Amino acid sequence: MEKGRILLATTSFQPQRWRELLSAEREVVLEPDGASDPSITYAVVWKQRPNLLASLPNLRVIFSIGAGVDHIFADPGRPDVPVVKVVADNLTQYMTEYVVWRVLDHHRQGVLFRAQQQKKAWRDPPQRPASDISVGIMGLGTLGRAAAKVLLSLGFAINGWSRTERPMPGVSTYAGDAGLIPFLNATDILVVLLPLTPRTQGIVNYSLLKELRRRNGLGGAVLINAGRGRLQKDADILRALEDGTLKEASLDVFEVEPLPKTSRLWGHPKIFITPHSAATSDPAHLAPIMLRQMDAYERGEALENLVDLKAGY
Ligand code: NDP
Ligand code: OXD
Repeated sequence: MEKGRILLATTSFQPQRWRELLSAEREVVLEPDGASDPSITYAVVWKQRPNLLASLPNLRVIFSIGAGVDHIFADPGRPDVPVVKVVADNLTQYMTEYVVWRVLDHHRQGVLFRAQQQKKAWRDPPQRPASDISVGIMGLGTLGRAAAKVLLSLGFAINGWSRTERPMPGVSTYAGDAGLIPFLNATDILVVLLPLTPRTQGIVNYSLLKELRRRNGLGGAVLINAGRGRLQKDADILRALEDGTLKEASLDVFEVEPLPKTSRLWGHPKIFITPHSAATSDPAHLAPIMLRQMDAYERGEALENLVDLKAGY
């Protein structure tokens, strides 16, 4: 098979670095130049313009620039070709760092200490062991399992929830609709690492948060969302923080991104905000992986990290 050309398409960041790295081995066309070019075999995309991919008559494979592929499924003209997502050690490591950082900050009362420091207050609150706290990870996939492993080594009790049964040593696992409420009822700190699909959209809402456990030394339930913003209802999180359903939250993702300056989430003393930066795709690490995959595909080998087109992730 001939060495296929690449269309690089993104609406949300400057693609120059990606272009530089990918064009070391293949011809790369930047959209809009490549639109409807019959010589394009691969599309490397992040939030591409809707219907752009439908115009490529010989497209064989779509590569997502991130682990999430909801941006591809949101395209009404998505062609029926394989989609490859990012699975990479450094992305997984970044996400593990983010999750462990946020869990430890809530566990070690970062909100309280930052408020005390503002007031120059010298007060030593009681401490409790990590083993008293259970962290529930919604989405026990590549990222969820890696974070679970490190949290387990720190002594936290870990629950995991997935669509299908996903046993993991040391983790209490739950699956599907039937497993959701028991999972939440056993969880103090909820970490959301789900993909955004029609089944998960809006799942992190007030009634779900109500089901979390609150009988721990933390003094309340905590939400950490680094999956996708449209998994959650921003207004429900505010309501839950205001009536004590939630004690605190760390949010990396939001229903609308960038988070509008008018959002009440920005100024909330119990919310820790990062701008969708829990685990950033590094072109220097990921472009060679994509190029390797293209070479393998052209040798007739199977593609790795394929998205299940039916499940949408
Ligand atoms: P995976 O596909 O490896 O794992 C997804 C997990 O979610 C699986 O355990 C899957 O279940 C579970 N899941 C999917 N749908 C459902 C459902 N309806 N009910 C219950 N469980 C469900 O994905 P990754 O771990 O690689 O990534 C997860 C998400 O993290 C990405 O989709 C992306 O949105 C987000 N992300 C965010 C980043 C950031 O910077 N904020 C960076 C990178 C990723 P099963 O195991 O049964 O298939
Ligand atoms: C991803 C992301 O999906 O950065 O990789 O959000």
